[in-house]
Amino acid sequence: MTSLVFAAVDLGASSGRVIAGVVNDGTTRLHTVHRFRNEAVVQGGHLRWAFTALFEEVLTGLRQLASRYPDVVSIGIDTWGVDYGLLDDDGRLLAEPISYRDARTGSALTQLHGEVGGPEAMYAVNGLQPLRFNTIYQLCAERSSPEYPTAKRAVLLPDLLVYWLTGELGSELTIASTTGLVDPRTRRWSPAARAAIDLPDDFLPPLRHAGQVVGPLRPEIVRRTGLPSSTVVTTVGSHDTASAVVGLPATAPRFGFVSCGTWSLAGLELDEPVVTPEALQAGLSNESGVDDRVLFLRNLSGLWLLQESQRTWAAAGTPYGLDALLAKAHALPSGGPVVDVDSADFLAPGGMPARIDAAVVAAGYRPLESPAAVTRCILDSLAVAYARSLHRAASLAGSTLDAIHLVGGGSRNTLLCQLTADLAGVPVVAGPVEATALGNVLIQARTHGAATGNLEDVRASIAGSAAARRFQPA
Ligand code: LFR
Repeated sequence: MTSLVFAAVDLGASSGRVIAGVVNDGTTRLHTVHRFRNEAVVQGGHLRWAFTALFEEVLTGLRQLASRYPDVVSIGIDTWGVDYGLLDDDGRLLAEPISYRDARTGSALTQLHGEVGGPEAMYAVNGLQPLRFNTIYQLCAERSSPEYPTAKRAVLLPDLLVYWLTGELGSELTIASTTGLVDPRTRRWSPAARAAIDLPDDFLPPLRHAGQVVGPLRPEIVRRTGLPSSTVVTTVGSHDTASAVVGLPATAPRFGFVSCGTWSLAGLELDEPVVTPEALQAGLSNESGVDDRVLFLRNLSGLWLLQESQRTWAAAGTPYGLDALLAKAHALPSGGPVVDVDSADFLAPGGMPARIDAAVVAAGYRPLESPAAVTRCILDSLAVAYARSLHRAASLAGSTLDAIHLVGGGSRNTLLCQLTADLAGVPVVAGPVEATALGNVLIQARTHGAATGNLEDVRASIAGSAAARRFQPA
């Protein structure tokens, strides 16, 4: 059988990549053709993404891909959640998108909850863990921005890239479900949520689903990338978390997942949402997965805590490599201090070790003595949070856990995997690192006839070929 080539564009908050997915007779191989850094930068008083420059990196990657693979069937795009660009009447981007780490939404959450009758009322509408950066709170704050009066639409970031590539506007459900503006039961834009922030009717583009052919590339994109004019853009789980959950090598029926990159998303895949006061209390979201699955998950901080700590040490002139840090952290005894990785204190960039130390001291422990101790504290804290969130989610969904799939960059971290297995008392299956890109490619492959079946069938194909490592609880 001939190979089919799909391009996965996967943008994360700290790096982006363009990956070729070569699908041949049920096996999928990934080749990274272009990788680039991403970082939010202060511009005009706000922390923003250099999104126009990121699009140029995407085009560079697609050009490199086209030079290596003459026939690219399709392109799929996924990014982090919640952020958006504002377009004017002519479809022009009004300003570089503001990052979810920007401080502008500080009071929007409290204000909006006051208006709608409290967090319970909001949760009953959108089933989403009330994080201050959810799009609904960002749009609430946006109402006083200089761009808002001329803005005609808010377009979520993967949908914006699809728009720039094809000229077609829409909003794929998995990314839309991170906004707080979707009803998790109907899986449509929620009229109640829109009314809560007085959003004009057509401010959000119509919803579309993963696995739809959006259309061909604009002629200018064909010219600039050298891709064939037959290449189309296909919707995938355009929220990176949704694609990562597609790309798990899961075979057990009752599995939990942790998708660990800059963030950690820890949860379960369900058929129906759990929108109860207890789920709100536990900080659990009902996001949309591919094929109308529900991702019942908690959004926890992830490698961000470690990345930011490393950045601080390097800026102070004493850089520490990850491997050396992890080896030293591993040698430290267990039972050390843990902090609440979810705390809003850790959201903004800069000076992370000092903030972690302050939280440790505030919790009544002795100050952390070394970068290795900070690292160990981060990993212990993440593992505690994973174990607690996954068991809580399982109990609220009336389920149990047979295995935990840990995917993304964090799955390389053997200490984190072992600590998670130990604390959860459940085996951890680690990898693939590129679960998101794999999930992205597999949904394109299924759309174009190179894979068949439901998500279980798709995952079975990965389970056969992926080199996953297993960690048994101690
Ligand atoms: C993970 C993720 C999370 C989302 C966070 C911010 O990359 O997409 O799911 O809550 O980034 O958008």
